[in-house]
Amino acid sequence: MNSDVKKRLLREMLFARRFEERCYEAYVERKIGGFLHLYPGEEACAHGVLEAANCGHDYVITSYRDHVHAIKCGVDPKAVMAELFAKEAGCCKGLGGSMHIFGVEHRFMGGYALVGGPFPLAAGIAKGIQMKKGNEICICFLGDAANNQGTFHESLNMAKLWNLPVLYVCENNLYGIGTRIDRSTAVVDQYKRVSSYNIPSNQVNGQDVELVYEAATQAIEHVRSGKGPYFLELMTYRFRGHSMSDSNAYRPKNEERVWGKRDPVIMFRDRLIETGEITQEDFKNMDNEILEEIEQEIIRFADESQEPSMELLDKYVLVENDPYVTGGSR
Ligand SMILES: Cc1ncc(C[n+]2csc(CCOP(=O)(O)OP(=O)(O)O)c2C)c(N)n1
Ligand SMILES: [Mg+2]
Repeated sequence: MNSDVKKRLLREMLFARRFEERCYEAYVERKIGGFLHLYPGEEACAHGVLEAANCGHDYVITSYRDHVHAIKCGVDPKAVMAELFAKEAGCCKGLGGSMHIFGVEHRFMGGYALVGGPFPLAAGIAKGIQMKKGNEICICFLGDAANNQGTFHESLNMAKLWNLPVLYVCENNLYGIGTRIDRSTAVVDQYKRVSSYNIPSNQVNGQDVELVYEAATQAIEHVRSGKGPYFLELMTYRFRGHSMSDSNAYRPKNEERVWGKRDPVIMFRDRLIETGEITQEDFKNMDNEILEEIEQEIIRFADESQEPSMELLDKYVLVENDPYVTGGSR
């Protein structure tokens, strides 16, 4: 990774951090409602993997903790914020909200609320790629707790059986809401579980964006070369509660302190300062520019956008077969 790429990546990660922190504030201000799951602490995962992918060409799918993945795939942050504000200028016309960010033109295939829901969808997307003989791959990000869903086992079995071009990325933040992984999961190392489907795997430090990038580059090469699925486990930690309604009272303070020192943005910043690639001053300037952009462009855009019109209420509801609508009888 050359110096310009590193600096851009640091900027993107810092932007993601500030974007999510501003979402937190907007929620407290009641500008955002419903569910809101934030990504601070996990930035190196999405950025390391997607930097190694071909965004816009490869398909990406993830859970409800989805804003940062969407933005890295190319979805306009203004359209993401407007979506969170339930405005018509949002990427789903304000009808989806935080858990359902989508950007089909960037091949960002969502944003899903159902834990484990994307596993089979990713396999299906990969099957489509295979049938069309494309060289895209599908990248499916999900949390550690999702691996206890039946869909994980069903999908990974089929993915290997059909040798599908899918990369499963497990963002292992050690918790599924308030349940620590060793209380819910017999095999704590997630990368070991996939050996029962004969899928190659790797486990890396998910707080170090360069390590994630390297591991993802190898994983993607494997998948793109036609060798079938791969499973990458990234060890990470979320710095906030599971969602805005989570008091975050269940994690040992010492654990939070230890992981707090592994802040992916700060670690990367310090490394680039150490190597002389940036100065403390550069970082501060970058931060100020980002804060300004978020406030003056992104928040302002979301604030000033229109509420969805009444006509949108049933526009995206499939009614063509409903006899009450088509005039037939039941
Ligand atoms: C099918 C289903 N069951 C339960 C839930 C409730 N639920 C929401 S998030 C979550 C935990 C998921 O944890 P993990 O997969 O580790 O992802 P993380 O939130 O840590 O990123 C649960 C059980 C749900 N959304 N969908
Ligand atoms: Mg988790």
